[in-house]
Amino acid sequence: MTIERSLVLVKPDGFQRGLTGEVLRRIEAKGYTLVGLSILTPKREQLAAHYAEHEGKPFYEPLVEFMSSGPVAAVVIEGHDSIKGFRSLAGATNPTEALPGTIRGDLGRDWGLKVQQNIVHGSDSPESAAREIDIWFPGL
Ligand code: IDP
Ligand code: MG
Repeated sequence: MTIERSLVLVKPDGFQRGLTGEVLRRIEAKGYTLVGLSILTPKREQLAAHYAEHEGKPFYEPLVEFMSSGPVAAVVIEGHDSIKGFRSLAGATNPTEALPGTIRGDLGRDWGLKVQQNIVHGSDSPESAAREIDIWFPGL
């Protein structure tokens, strides 16, 4: 068994809708452990680092704008294969395509905006997780 950590964000839409508890409930019910938790309104520079891979894409500016529009809950979760496991809990990026049973499929929808407001972020690889945890929880 290898203990793996993943960076989860409850995005401004999820936080504003009062879904932070529901997201944390699903993470805990699945069996992962919460090892970091913080509420903050992210600054542009922090989001530029977090979303560096998307710079230049059509949805990049709307994404940074949206993510800095209000508080988010930043969470570090822990457990064997938790990166893949949370991506599975979250569902597909497009909430219209995300399957029922997933966070995005049950709680999200497409609002027809330039950026998908899809409630949560989850790291997509061990490399991304290490990089992202360092951005949101330096020293953890
Ligand atoms: P992920 O969050 O499922 O890993 P990424 O491709 O990393 O998806 O994209 C980051 C975020 O940017 C998404 O969660 C979503 O909010 C937004 N996004 C990604 N692709 C699109 C798109 O094609 N149109 C609008 N928004 C998008
Ligand atoms: Mg991603």
